Amino acid sequence: MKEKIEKYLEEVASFSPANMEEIEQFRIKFLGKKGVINDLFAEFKTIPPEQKRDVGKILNTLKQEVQKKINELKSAFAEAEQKHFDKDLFLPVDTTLGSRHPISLVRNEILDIFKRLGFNVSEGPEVEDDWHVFSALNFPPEHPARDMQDTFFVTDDILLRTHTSSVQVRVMEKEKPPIRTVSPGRVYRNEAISARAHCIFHQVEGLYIDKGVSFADLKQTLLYFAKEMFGEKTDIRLRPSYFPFTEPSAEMDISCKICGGKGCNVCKYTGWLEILGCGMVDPNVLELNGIDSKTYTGFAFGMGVERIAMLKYGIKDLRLFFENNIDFLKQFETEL
Ligand code: 2U9
Repeated sequence: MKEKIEKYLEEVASFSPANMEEIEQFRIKFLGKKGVINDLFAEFKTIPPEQKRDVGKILNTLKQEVQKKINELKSAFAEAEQKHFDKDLFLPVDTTLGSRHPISLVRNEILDIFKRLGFNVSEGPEVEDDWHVFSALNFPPEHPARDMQDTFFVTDDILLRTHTSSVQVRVMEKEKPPIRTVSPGRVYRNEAISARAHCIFHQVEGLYIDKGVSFADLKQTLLYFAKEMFGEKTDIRLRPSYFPFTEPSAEMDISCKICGGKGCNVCKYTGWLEILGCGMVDPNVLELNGIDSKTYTGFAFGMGVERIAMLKYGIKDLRLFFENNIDFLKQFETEL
């Protein structure tokens, strides 16, 4: 019996479990009701009295060694598990921080410039009705923008806004002049997607209505904007244009940033880059929106954020703004 117990002692000493489950099986094998230790104690009762002293001693040693081994293994496993837990929770995670999208960066920069001039920021719904997008802005009933080919319609009266001027119609419903507001947001046009056009893009439109607002105010405001946005040396020029909601209307160019106005392939050798449309708010628009056009005048402007971002960062394909290509977006990581 002594040899049998010595073999068990060796087994206990070399036991090396892979997990808690194996420790539990080991415990049951040795200390369970029908386990090795109980069997040995039963057998112990049957051995001759002269062997009892020696065998009893070694049997007690085995029982103690088994218990000691189980205790040691259990605390070693518990400690390892705790370490693993600590590691998961507290080690720095290998994740790269995100960055602002270039469209957000440019939109924020545009808004900040107008905020410094006393404009507030107004936002409104992307799904709009005919009144806020077309009728209140003096679009004639047969205007091509009202056509299915140019605008996404939900019903005859409900559509995806084609410009954020609709937000400013909502501002005029709620507020009396003076009104000084810029409206950023996503707009939708039924266009084929290419490097230069997309069916979704972003605009910032501006509106200033008060007594005595003149074309000179418009020009000075936009000159300030151009210099803040593109640098102190930037010049502007205004070319006559037509929009249903402004009269007179103009398109504004800035002197080409690339060639300094000398002419290059970016400005198509004109020295100028078109960046926005503008004009004096048509008196019909003021009247349609409950503002007395004999007392008040106003100017308005609108620009595409993608176009400004393309000029600012030298981006040649508009689709890059919508593709979530990490390598493209990473380039703006250092900007705030
Ligand atoms: C009200 C009255 C008039 C906003 C204006 C433009 C001229 C314009 C385009 C530039 C490029 C849109 O993104 S784009 O396609 N915008 O040319 N927008 S004046 O005029 C308004 C706005 C609100 C009540």
